[in-house]
Amino acid sequence: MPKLSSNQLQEYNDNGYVAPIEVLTKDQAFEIRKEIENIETKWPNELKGAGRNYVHMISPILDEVCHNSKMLDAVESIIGKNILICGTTLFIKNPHEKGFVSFHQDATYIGLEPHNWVTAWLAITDANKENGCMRMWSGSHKDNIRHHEQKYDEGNLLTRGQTVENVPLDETIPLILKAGQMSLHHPTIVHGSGLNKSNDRRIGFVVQSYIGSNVDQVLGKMYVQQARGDDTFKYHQHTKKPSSLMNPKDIEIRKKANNDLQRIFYPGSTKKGSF
Ligand SMILES: O=C(O)CCC(=O)C(=O)O
Repeated sequence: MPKLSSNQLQEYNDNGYVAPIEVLTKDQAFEIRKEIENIETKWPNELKGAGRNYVHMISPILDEVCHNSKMLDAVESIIGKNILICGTTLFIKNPHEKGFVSFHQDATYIGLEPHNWVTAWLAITDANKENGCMRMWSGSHKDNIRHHEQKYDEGNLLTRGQTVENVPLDETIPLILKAGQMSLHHPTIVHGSGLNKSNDRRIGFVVQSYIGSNVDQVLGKMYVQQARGDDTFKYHQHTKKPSSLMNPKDIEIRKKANNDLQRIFYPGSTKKGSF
């Protein structure tokens, strides 16, 4: 199986990310875009706010992406063969809107311990400097969790606007991806992204994250699917694949999963962000 090469693995270990990894053809990526836009058209509120999470639970097409063998082969090289899908998020930036992502570390506020997990960012459209691709602070994953200011600022696509201050922007590396390519990043790498200044949408479908079955959720409850191997730890609630697009039973489970996710994101918090 075409797992990550030793050079790619070295890149991940040294820098905290690896890219690009070929996953889908441009046409396949476009089919995924059509599925997302079909949901947006037919069910206009479904993907808004917290609805950007767990979309794979209501769309067999998006679910299938999470089980893509090219993605899983690469992920297996990093976290081993017992792989769970513990969540997905759509990061969409529409043109001329204020969407951006402040510099942050994913491991903050997510409750997944130990850090045997990896985030897969799949480009559904091209992602480049003009439309606000992710930027990585290379090597920053080697430090511990840094202080995050909670800013709740307008346009920030993160839950609390959590921000690592004083990141040297000109030292960060843009992750330029073609539609269908993916990047993998480490739980503690500092990363973020700027505005979309292009005339088209920038869409990332993010498996957030693939976790080893030894990873527990210490802040709440998560809903997982087995992607590969076994789950002898049984820390999480396992769910089935969605049976059809927007099937009422799947919608119900997704609602539960999203409510539980809110408890993880905002434990005892008096203030809530849009997601
Ligand atoms: O899509 C973006 O610009 C940022 C996404 C992100 O922070 C993540 O996938 O961890």
